[in-house]
Amino acid sequence: MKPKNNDTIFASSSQFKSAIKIIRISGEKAKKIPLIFNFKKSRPREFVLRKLIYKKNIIDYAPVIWLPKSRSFTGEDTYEIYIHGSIIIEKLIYKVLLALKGFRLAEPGEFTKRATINGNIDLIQAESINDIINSQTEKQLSIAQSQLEGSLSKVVNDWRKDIVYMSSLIESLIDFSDEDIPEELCNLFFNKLKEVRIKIKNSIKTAKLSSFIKDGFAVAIIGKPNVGKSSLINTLTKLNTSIVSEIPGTTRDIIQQKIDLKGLPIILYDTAGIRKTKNVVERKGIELALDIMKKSNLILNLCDKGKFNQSALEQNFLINSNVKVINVKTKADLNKTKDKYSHIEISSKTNFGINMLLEKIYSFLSSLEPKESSLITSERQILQSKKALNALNRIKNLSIVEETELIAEELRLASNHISNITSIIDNEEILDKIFSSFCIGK
Ligand SMILES: Nc1nc2c(ncn2[C@@H]2O[C@H](COP(=O)(O)OP(=O)(O)OP(=O)(O)O)[C@@H](O)[C@H]2O)c(=O)[nH]1
Ligand SMILES: [Mg+2]
Repeated sequence: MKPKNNDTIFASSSQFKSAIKIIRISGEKAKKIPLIFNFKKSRPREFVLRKLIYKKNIIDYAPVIWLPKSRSFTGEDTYEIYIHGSIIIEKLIYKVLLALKGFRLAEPGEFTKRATINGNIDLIQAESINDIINSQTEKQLSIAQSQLEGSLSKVVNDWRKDIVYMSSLIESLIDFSDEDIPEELCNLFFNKLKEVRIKIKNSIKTAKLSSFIKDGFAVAIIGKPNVGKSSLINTLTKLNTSIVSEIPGTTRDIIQQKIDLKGLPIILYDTAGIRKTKNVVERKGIELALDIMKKSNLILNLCDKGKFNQSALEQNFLINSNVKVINVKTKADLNKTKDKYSHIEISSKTNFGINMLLEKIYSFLSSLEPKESSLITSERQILQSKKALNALNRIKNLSIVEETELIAEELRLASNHISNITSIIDNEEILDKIFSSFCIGK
């Protein structure tokens, strides 16, 4: 049976044994909690210790707090019970509530969904709550927190205001006959159009970088067989992630491992050594290596002895000039020869140069980090922004004199897509998709 939206929902802050668990109950019937568990009502937002009793049995001594709908997160009457974090206490409370009509367990993200539907937060803020919980680095956290505070909502609302202003300019044209349309009004309109298009375009561009902050910057370790690629990934991750052997051509699959470098999430890729080979499996591995390189933000190009093969690298990988390459001379404990192409010398055996290499990696990747934190981050936000931008781009080719109606329609479309970024969409399916990735109890 489909869960009803007017049910009173409840969930606990964690599914495990813990010091404290918070059971949140939200909905029309939440105000009955004191009656159900036989304790004295408290004043709104007052944190008070109560004895929870059901059919003369004590369930727990626990602080409770009453949050009437005008002052709760969900915008509904809410009780929070701070029980001792025992699974059995939680079970007892659930058993009592589940036996009552109109109460049910909350679905993932359902409290936040209700807060959004009731207008306490917008969709961007709802998504940012999930991002805060899933943050693994300080930068991810700071972007999510700034979204929760409303920084991105403000940026998006400003786009919408600009479009409303453009619509009003277009409407004012109706009062003029075709010949009399003042030039300055047209200029005003097209200047504003350009300004908004640039703003949205830039936001979409930085959104790509924000995805690296969310998912990790890609760093590929490449080089000929046996130069020490797998040894380096093991040293950098401090794990035995990849098999090391003196046999050339050991690594075939891409081995990936995430590290946190001073708050920057990085995905390291160990790859198959690149050489001409008749071995089909090895050749597949080399193809994978070339693929990963093209998608990387940074390539560590390893060489143990001999010269760096600059031209091969350029042919294969520098097609994309956004990819930075650091030439790394390996096995510095064995080879003392200097190479004018090498940017750094390291030894995975003695750890010589490893910290310096990490510094170089950090200094490059942190320079890619977007400085502002009011960034578009989710796929949904990017999609709506792109659709709005497309509508605005189409206006460029329209005639302000003869195609006023069409322009007005494109402006309406753009404005709708922008509204969709922040405000509630009357589409249960989309809402469910957004909130289903949340934890239960959030
Ligand atoms: N002395 C010394 N030996 C190293 C160092 N790094 C790697 N080796 C040795 O070099 C050999 C090859 O190392 P790997 O890390 O497997 O090299 P690879 O580049 O991953 O090789 P493939 O997977 O075959 O392409 C092994 O015998 C390692 O012990 C180093 O810094 N110093
Ligand atoms: Mg290897």
